[in-house]
Amino acid sequence: MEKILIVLILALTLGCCTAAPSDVQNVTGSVDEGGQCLCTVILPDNTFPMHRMESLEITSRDLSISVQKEITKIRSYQGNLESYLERLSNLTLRVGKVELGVLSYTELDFALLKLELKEMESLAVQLRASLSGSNTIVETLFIEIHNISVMVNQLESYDKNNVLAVRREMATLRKRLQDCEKNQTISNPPPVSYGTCDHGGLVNVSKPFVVQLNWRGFSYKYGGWGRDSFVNTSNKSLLWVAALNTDARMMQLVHFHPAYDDLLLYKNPTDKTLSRHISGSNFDYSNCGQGSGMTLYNNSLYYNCYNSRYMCRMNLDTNEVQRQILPDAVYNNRFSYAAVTFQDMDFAADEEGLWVLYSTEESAGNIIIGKLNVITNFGIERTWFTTQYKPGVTNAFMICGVLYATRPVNTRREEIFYMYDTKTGKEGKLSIIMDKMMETVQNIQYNPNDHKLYMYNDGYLVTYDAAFLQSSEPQLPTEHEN
Ligand SMILES: *[C@@H]1O[C@H](CO)[C@@H](O)[C@H](O)[C@H]1NC(C)=O
Ligand SMILES: *[C@@H]1O[C@H](CO)[C@@H](O)[C@H](O)[C@H]1NC(C)=O
Ligand SMILES: *[C@@H]1O[C@H](CO)[C@@H](O)[C@H](O)[C@H]1NC(C)=O
Ligand SMILES: *[C@@H]1O[C@H](CO)[C@@H](O)[C@H](O)[C@H]1NC(C)=O
Ligand SMILES: *[C@@H]1O[C@H](CO)[C@@H](O)[C@H](O)[C@H]1NC(C)=O
Ligand SMILES: *[C@@H]1O[C@H](CO)[C@@H](O)[C@H](O)[C@H]1NC(C)=O
Ligand SMILES: *[C@@H]1O[C@H](CO)[C@@H](O)[C@H](O)[C@H]1NC(C)=O
Ligand SMILES: CC(=O)N[C@H]1CO[C@H](CO)[C@@H](O)[C@@H]1O
Repeated sequence: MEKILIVLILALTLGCCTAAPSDVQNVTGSVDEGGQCLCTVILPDNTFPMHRMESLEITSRDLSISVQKEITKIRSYQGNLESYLERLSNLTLRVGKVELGVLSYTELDFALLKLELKEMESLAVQLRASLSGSNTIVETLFIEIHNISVMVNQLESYDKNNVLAVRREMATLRKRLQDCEKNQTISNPPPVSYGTCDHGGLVNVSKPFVVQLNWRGFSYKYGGWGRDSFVNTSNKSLLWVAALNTDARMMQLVHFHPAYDDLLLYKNPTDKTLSRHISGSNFDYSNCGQGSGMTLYNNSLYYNCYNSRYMCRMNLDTNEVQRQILPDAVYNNRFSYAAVTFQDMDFAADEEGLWVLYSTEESAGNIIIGKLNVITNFGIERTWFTTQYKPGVTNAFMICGVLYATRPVNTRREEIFYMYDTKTGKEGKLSIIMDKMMETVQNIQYNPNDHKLYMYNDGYLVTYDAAFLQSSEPQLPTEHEN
């Protein structure tokens, strides 16, 4: 053991103290008192950059920690990402269903949706920032979230007017209305059957319902209006308005609307002109009407031909005008109604057919009820003579073969005061008050198809609902005193 050590020392001593080998870079040696050779070897420090290694080692350790950190982060993000992707596809599915109409808007809670999306959007922004935007999955997710946000906003914008809330409100209202209707049908009498006469006659009329001013305006105070009064008419919705010229005599224009809503909005009108242009300033007025006594029956307009004793019938489909004389009838404002000029002939339709109310010199101006045979030539089939002076009433109409006549009470009220039953030949007095909007009543039409009275009131179109006696027993008129 000792020998080996000595040899080693010797060898070393020899090397450094005698001759320095050329390949040895620089050796400084010295021999101490014990004869021992001491060498100091200085190695150049650029062979291995230890400090760099150390710093690298530190960096590497840091790096490893940070990588570990990143990996953990990414793992957690990945977890989040998966759950959010799932939620996202869930949302996409729901939104898609709404778009397809499978789900209703009510099943899609917009507030909740928007909250979820907001949360996801902010998470996606965080993700993107931390991954320097280089991750394609995150990029796609971000775009998808943005897309779905846009979609939800679009969907919600459809509900700007609170359609959902309004619909819910409407459903509630409809329910209440149905309940109400159910209650009504229980407490109210059974509905009347229009067009028939199984009632005991007129007992009352409702308050007036002002529909509108006639289409020609306020100064056209004369005329008439209504619907087709034929029970089996092919066109129950058609409305006619005939405003006479301002001379309060000539009917030159008739106005039609296909339905009530159109009339209200002055929409879809059609006009028929009854005068014919001949040449230059020459017109033929013979097919025009006279007075406010016209009516529409079975698609034909019946009226007093202008300036004559004739009755006119114009077929609305063909515009053909037929003429028929009304024997002995007075005309040209001889016996018109009170306060209304030129209504010598008043046409009235009811459940039983078409009638004309007129007078003759022989009747001394009293009302004659004439039944017209519309199937043949619309000549007079039969007549009934009343004791009621025609200029003593303001207007008249027929219901189930009974004539009813009105007179003014004052400027705001009219009274149905007289009746004549053509079945019994009996006449009588009654008193049904009709409130009126304007002073003068130019025309009253009864329509059996809706049990309404159509009044032309100084240019205004007004309706009343007629109320009938429940019993099927005919109304017994009280004896008429004159
Ligand atoms: C997806 O939607 C269904 C039905 O609405 C629901 O049961 C499920 O929990 C949803 N999943 C997620 C992850 O939101
Ligand atoms: C986002 O919407 C655009 C246009 O609507 C579409 O082209 C794109 O594919 C959508 N992207 C995703 C990820 O759904
Ligand atoms: C219907 O009638 C019943 C009994 O009279 C009443 O309790 C209920 O409130 C009524 N409903 C409506 C909607 O009028
Ligand atoms: C007739 O109807 C009017 C209006 O609805 C009403 O005020 C009046 O009380 C009724 N008259 C009778 C006797 O029923
Ligand atoms: C209306 O039609 C019914 C059934 O077709 C018929 O019985 C009735 O007589 C008709 N009424 C009139 C006034 O033509
Ligand atoms: C009623 O008459 C109007 C106007 O001529 C027409 O537009 C509509 O189609 C008719 N309706 C029926 C059911 O004949
Ligand atoms: C109603 O008019 C139709 C068609 O023009 C006609 O065939 C029918 O005989 C008329 N009926 C009456 C009661 O006027
Ligand atoms: C060969 C060689 O490099 N020799 C050097 C050893 O060190 C001494 C002192 O630092 C120098 O003077 C020599 O030149």
